Amino acid sequence: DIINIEREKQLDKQRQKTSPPPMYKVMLNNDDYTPMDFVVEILATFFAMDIEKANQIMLTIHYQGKAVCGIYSAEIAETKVMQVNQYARKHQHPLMCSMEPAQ
Ligand code: TYC
Repeated sequence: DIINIEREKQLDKQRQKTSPPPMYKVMLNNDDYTPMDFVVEILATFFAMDIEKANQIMLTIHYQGKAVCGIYSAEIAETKVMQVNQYARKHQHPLMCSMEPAQ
């Protein structure tokens, strides 16, 4: 009945408020041309890593082919991908940043 339908709507709203948004992994891929120092700069600037962490992740990408640089909501992840790819292109490096669902 109408009372129960209204109660269900309220519960739906509550679930929307309390359930976490879908999350996305932001990845960097290895390539043969982008300088190591440039990748470290990217990781420090766009993913808030200290230089030691940035070096470690850069080497993981270099030896394993890719690595997760951060996990974010859709909007933040899309912005990171855009900013990193724009910055790499501006400096004429082929570095590729992409995103994929975390779950
Ligand atoms: N493989 C590159 C080199 O030897 C370094 C590199 C690391 C490039 C990570 C991209 O995402 C990357 N200069």
